[in-house]
Amino acid sequence: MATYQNIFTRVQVRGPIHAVPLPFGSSPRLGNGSFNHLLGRIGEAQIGPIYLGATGIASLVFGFFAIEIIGFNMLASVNWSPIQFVRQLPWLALEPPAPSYGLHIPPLAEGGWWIMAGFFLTLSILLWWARMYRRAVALGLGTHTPWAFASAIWLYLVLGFIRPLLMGHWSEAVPFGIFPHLDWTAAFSLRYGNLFYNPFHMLSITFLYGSAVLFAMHGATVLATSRFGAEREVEQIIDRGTAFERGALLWRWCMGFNATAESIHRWAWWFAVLVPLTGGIGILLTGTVVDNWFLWGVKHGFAPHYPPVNHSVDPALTYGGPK
Ligand code: 07D
Ligand code: 07D
Repeated sequence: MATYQNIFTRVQVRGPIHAVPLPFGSSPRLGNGSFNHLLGRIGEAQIGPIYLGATGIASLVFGFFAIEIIGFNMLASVNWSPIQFVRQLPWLALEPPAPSYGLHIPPLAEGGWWIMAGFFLTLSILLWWARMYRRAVALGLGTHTPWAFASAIWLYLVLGFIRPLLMGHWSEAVPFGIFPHLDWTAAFSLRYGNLFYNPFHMLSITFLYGSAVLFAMHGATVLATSRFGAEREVEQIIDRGTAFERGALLWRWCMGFNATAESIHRWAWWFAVLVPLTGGIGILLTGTVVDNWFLWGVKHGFAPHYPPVNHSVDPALTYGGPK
């Protein structure tokens, strides 16, 4: 009998609905659980019961406030036309206050709504973090998952809160909107002299690409050895001649070195966590410590210094240009 399901197996295993008891003091779970065939094709067929609890409900409520504020501001920006709202949605924005407001609270229509939406979104994300932490502890787990999430939250807070505070302007923060936040990202790079020359952007990219490579290597190794039962990790680790040992040998033969069943997950955790961790440091330094990453690169000898051509002057080097 097949005892497992994954994205490419054709069988779905359905035992009785599985609902483990919760520790004392927990809230009740929602629903009794059911089975869903389509979900069973990509993972576990059982859906629910879900644990919401106080932090979960509060997070959803504040998240809903944030989405409503963003959505209604976008709807107002197209004269309350639902059709234009749908057509133009990817281009619509709720922008932060203008630079002239500094860190003051502007009227609602001039950035006040942005501050309010940001406040509720941040509250919602932090409460979701607390929910994750509490669920991990309730299950007797390590807290690796919430700490990994905290790393993403760090970058989010740097982008929208900590760096704008240090710069003294809410206007430095990211707008809400699908393409507008991409425009902001491109403009940020240009304004601060090409983010490619920011070593922490380099590190962040390295860990991002590294995460993809590690994910591919690990996923491929486990799938390639699953015909020998690789997903039964416990016996695999202690027994000789198992799928796990073959997987390890594949890498030792191919590159002379192999991770262990545990260490590969530590590699994956660190690579993923270091993407936003190093990225957040890079953003925090931008405009606060370094104004122009290209010129910084020239100064430190790894970006080219172009000689003046036809007496033209690099505007970045002129009076008032970012140094
Ligand atoms: C696959 C897990 C599921 C999550 C999804 C995202 C929302 C936003 C809100 C309309 C991998 C759900 C989306 C809740 C809807 C409104 C107001 C995670 C997976 C499916 N970005 N970014 C996207 C966010 C920043 C950048 C997509 C959020 C920085 C670039 C999506 C944040 C910078 C590109 C999105 C954030 C930046 C994107 C797909 C917060 C530098 C793309 C995301 C809270 C880091 C890509 C049109 C995805 C795209 C994209 C969401 C921050 C750059 C809309 C929530 C300011 C260059 N970003 N982003 O799959 O297609 O993530 O954009 O900080 O090319 Mg972004
Ligand atoms: C956004 C963390 C916050 C997200 C949270 C989740 C919800 C709900 C809903 C599930 C992503 C919130 C969740 C609200 C979800 C549902 C339903 C993580 C986020 C808390 N760059 N760049 C990076 C590359 C250029 C720029 C990082 C590559 C140009 C800026 C990454 C290239 C310019 C910033 C990266 C490239 C530029 C970055 C992001 C190539 C534009 C950042 C890592 C090949 C012209 C950010 C230090 C990440 C950063 C960042 C990659 C090019 C600008 C490694 C590959 C030169 C302004 N860039 N970039 O994890 O940290 O994001 O920089 O050209 O701020 Mg870049």
